[in-house]
Order: sequence, then C-alpha cells, then structure tokens
Amino acid sequence: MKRRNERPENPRRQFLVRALGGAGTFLVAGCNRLSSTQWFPKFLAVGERLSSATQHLATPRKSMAQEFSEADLSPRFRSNGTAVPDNPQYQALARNAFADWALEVGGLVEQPTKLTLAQLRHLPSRTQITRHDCVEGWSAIGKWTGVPLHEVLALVRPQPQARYVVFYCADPMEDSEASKYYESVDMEDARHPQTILAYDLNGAALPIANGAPIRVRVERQLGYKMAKYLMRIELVESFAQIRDGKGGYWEDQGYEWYAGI
Ligand SMILES: Nc1nc2c(c(=O)[nH]1)N[C@H]1C(S)=C(S)[C@@H](COP(=O)(O)O)O[C@H]1N2
Ligand SMILES: [Mo]
Repeated sequence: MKRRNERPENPRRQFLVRALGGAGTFLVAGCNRLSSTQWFPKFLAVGERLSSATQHLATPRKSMAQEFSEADLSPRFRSNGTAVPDNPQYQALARNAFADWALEVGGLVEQPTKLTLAQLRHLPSRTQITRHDCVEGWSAIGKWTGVPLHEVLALVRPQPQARYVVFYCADPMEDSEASKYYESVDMEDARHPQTILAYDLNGAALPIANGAPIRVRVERQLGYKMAKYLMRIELVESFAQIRDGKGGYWEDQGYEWYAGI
C-alpha cells in the first residue's frame, strides 16, 4: 500500500515542537545551575512525557493525509460500487435535487437533529484535494468540499460513552433492506480535521455516481470507508449489535475495520 506523507506544516505539531525546543534550550542553559538541585530529575521526567506526546502526534493515526494541488486532479473521478442506488425512496429524493432530503444525526447525543442539504452547506466548510485508494487496485485524486464532521458533532453534542460514528447509506447492496451499505469510524477519526461530509466534488455538486447528496471522506483510510448516499448518522458505544457486529458492509465480509493507508 502507498504511504501518505505527513504534512510538514501541521501547525499543532510545529507549536509543540517549538514549545519543546524552548524547554530544551532552557534545560541546557540551566544545566550548570540546576544539576545539583533536588527537583532537576523530576523536571526531566516531565520533559520525557512531553516528548512522548509529540511522538504520538507523528503517528499515522493523528497525522494529516497528503493534500495535492489542482494540477494533480484526475481528469475524471470514477465511480465504484453502487452508481445509482436501487431504492425508490432515494430516487424520489434525487428527482427533486435532494430538496426534501435531510441527514438524521442521533444515537448517543444530547441533541439529535436533522440537517437539510442547505443547512449543511451553511455550516463551516473545508476543501481538500486528496488521493482515494480502492482495494480493487485503482486510485484517483479529487477535490472534495464539505462540512467537517466535528462541526456536526458540536451541534449534536456526543454523550461521553459514544465511541463510534456509524454512517447508514441509501443503497441496498443485494435485494434486501437489511443489506444496505454502512460504515463506521471511531471518535478520533470522526474529529480529525480532514474527516468531512462532502457535498461537492471538483467544484460542482457531488454526482449521484459518487454519492450524492453527501458522502464521507476519511482521508487516511481506504475507499470502502468513504460511505456514499448518507441517510443517517448514529453515535454508538459499540457496533456489536449492528448487523454482523464488524462495523461496516465490507467488514462484515472480512475486510479490516481500520483500513489505514
Ligand atoms: N453507499 C456506498 N458507499 C460506498 C460504496 C458503495 O458501493 N455504496 N463503495 C465504496 C468503495 S469500495 C469505494 S472505492 C468508494 C468509491 O467511491 P466513488 O464511487 O466516488 O469512486 O465508495 C465506497 N463507498
Ligand atoms: Mo473500493
């Protein structure tokens, strides 16, 4: 699998590195004066804790996925899996340009809500040019615009026991209602700055083939995590009770739940 580089300009990390650099200078400068005092070793121990915190920030779980420029965009962003949901309710919503569609957000939250496409478009937005990698062996670079999931979470206020965000989609994968596509991420990925509910692809409304009206982008994971045709989001403590209990449509069939790249 291709590795994604950490963005060198990650401001939080730079801040920490700078702060630590400052502490280091202080330690060195103060060495002669402090080496014989009782509290010096204790101070060093604090320094060690801080540097293990910076190391944790550098791990793939916290890092940013690589972002690209307009020049890198794929000429066409192909569609994979469902291209048109075989669901009469979805097709009726699509015919009306999703004016009657609303995303339900519920489960372990203080303030369950429903958000229309217009409301989602009015929340703060983020645009990112990223590479999508599908396990079937293709990649594409696209420009995604959407509302960061953490903005939506701030509206609904997750309860402390919420550990996962589950995304329910409109497309049945086989002929039964119970086999609709679904996916999940943990709260760390849900709050990651690049995790967005995307409504635009390459500067235009998201096409149906790519998940209209809304699809998830979880940029440090593989394509199958990027649920299309979102209908409902549910915060849960465990997905043991959901379908086969593995946290996603493909996971239930043996794919990894954490599809890190
Ligand atoms: N609802 C839904 N989401 C889905 C799929 C799907 O079939 N249905 N396919 C997944 C897979 S395997 C990939 S690679 C991407 C494809 O996204 P695209 O159609 O925009 O290329 O969506 C993912 N999300
Ligand atoms: Mo995929």
